[in-house]
Amino acid sequence: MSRVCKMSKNVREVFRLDELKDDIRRNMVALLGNDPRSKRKFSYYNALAYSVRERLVDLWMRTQSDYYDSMAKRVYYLSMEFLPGRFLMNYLTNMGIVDECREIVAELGFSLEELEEEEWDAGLGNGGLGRLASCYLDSMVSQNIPGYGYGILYDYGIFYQSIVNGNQEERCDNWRRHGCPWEITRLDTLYEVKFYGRSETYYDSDGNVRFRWVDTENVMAMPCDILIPGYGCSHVSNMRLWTAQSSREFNLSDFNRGDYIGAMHGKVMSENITKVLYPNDQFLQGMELRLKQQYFLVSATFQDILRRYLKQHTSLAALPEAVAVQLNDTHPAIAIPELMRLLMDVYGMGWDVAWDICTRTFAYTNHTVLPEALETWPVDLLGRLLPRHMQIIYEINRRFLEGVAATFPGDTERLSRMSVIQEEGGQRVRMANLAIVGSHTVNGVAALHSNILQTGLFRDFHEYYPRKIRNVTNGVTPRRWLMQCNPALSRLITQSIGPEWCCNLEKLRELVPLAEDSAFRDAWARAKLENKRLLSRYVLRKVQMGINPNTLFDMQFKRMHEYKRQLLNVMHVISLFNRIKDNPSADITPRTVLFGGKAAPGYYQAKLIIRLINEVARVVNADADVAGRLRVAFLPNYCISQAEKVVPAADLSEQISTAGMEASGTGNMKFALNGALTIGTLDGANVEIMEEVGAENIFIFGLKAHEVAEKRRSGYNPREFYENDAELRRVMDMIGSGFFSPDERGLFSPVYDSLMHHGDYYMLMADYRPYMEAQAAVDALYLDQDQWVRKSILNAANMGKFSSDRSVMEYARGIWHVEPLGK
Ligand code: CBF
Repeated sequence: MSRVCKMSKNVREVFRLDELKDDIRRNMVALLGNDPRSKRKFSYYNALAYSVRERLVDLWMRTQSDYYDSMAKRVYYLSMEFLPGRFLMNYLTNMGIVDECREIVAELGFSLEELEEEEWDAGLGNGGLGRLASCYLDSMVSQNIPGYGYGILYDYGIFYQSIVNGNQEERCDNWRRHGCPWEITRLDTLYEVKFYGRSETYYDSDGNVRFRWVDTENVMAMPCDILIPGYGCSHVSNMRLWTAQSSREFNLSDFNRGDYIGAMHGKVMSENITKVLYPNDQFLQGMELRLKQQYFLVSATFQDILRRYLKQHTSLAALPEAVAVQLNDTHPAIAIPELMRLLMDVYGMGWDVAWDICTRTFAYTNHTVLPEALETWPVDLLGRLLPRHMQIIYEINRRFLEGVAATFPGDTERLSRMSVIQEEGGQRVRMANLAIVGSHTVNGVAALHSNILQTGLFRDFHEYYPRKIRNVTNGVTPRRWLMQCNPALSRLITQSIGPEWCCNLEKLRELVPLAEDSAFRDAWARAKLENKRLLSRYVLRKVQMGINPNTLFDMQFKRMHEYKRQLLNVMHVISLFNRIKDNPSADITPRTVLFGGKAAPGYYQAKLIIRLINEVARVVNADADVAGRLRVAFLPNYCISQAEKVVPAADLSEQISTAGMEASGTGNMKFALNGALTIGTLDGANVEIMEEVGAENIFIFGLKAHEVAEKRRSGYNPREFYENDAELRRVMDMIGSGFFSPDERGLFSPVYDSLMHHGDYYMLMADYRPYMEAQAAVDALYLDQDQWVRKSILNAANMGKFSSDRSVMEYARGIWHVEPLGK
């Protein structure tokens, strides 16, 4: 599948490893102004980072020349979020110099791991969507697909989560406070981004009516590049992140009037655009600043795309042959009217030609079916901020609806459902409808999810454009999510089947026969235990709690959301607690249940569930009867670098969302790839994971998506389960009565009420008993370690499909129509 795996000798020569130590010392002095004799880890981390980065710049320039020389079609991945985490180990891994670097750093008196810990995560995203974007950049460049990520360089990334008295508290993530050695700021490049003003008509020299956008307030966009080395470094690309700078003209008039403070206020306000990432995962807050951020990204990016394109082309007519733009969800969908505006108002094209170019350039990925996540913007707001775009959107809609009306004459309800403008409850622009109409391809991110798009959420569109909506199942990069995060297992795999797996994950299938080999199983189990020991030390440092690596590590790490059902997991923990209390000598499989995840700051119920987890943990961990058999912890501030420690150590991966609600999931892939067994519902990519690993190697339970839908239609009564299941009743009563919050008895009433009195929208009550049964099967299997390890191997061995290399190739061939550049 993949074309790049072995590090070429030429590339290694560029790295000049024999000079690396001197370069680190040189950078300590020249760039950081530090004395190399000082043993400050942070300085050494920075000096190392600069020394590593400078080795890639030449390769990056060569890659850019390759792109130009071959006139290759380029992919632009537009995303409001990227979640790269830390860069150092990723660079070293993809450069293939981890071991050499470890030795060099040791000669300087450090371990590589301790320097790695000095790096602050780049948390420029909320969760799955942003991390997927980062995995895709890795896979694009590792497979020589010419492309770039375009996003925003937020000063404050996803908030830092602390747990204080069991509650989530948010602190700002000032991740660039000490500088970021990976950023290459392009001080000499500035693009003007316009806002507000009005759209004016005029006649051009041929007497045609034209539009121009005037009286605008302008902000400048400055790019900052972060290099993205492909595995083996045959190509090095970059993501280009924009920062807002005040416009010089904007300030001048105020300065000239002597209004210094007014001018500075304008400067500060305009620079605010890129200050902070919105911390909501799948919930539209509808703030003007967010729409500004979206347009800021889009406007700056398109100026850059067209600048690059026009270096080699004289006419924009061939844009779709040279440029593919992927919209990562609807967040950058304002790009569609923006390109129309540029083509018509700036480059003088007529509507039809411009529209044809536009719809052949864009593709849109949908990542959610949750109604609260589907973006709509009030027409008033959009029209005020981007008046010309609003006009264009109206015109797109008018023409589109004309077509729909011709195909479905008299079907006015369909017209109102499909309209880009929602009329009820005040006019709003439906960004998903705009993105579908303006793109040549729309994709969901797992087979089930895409099917739900075709038959549910976007059914009208699927009937109108039967070939537009398709599936590309997500994937994760095996470089970061196995090779880098799990050296113990990677080593074993490479010793057993050779190194090609990291560029061709299907190769892992060669592990299948080894699952029957007891020596291999022992080695596999040792690698897992080593990872569990490392994690135990981390947990001790992080939450001052000892956990036993010989217990079953049961993990649920993901954003906190009611549909992801961390609460169901807690209900299982409480049930286990009760069973042990009822029968302290019962033969119970010892478990350590670990949770992690951030809740959106305004998401009350999710934050209350965090509190509940912590209170249940307090009770369980303090109970002498339970000691040694059940332990619970919530690890604060889940982020990429924490995931890299958690994922390799998991025995059991909890993927228990209400069926039909998780678009895909990618955590499910990372855990299984690292040999965890999944307990999960038939939701998102779990369905395909089951198909790959085999139903006998995964614990599937609960309602299926169509059953959830059917129950919602026909009426669902959660109390029925409460009344018929004594164990469930006891759990619910404990939560509701304040057993876990003796000082504040009513604390968890909202949790109780959501299930008992407010309809249990996420159907936890219905899935409780099947979940308990699946967990019992987990317990039984874990006691048979030989069988457990066998299944663990078979899980990893069958995860080849879930490499982001495969996903990206599907996009490249089926959507972007680009081929990898030959080397
Ligand atoms: O497709 C990537 C991921 O995106 C989400 O995180 C999202 O933000 N919409 C979904 O919730 C995940 O299911 C999905 O894997």
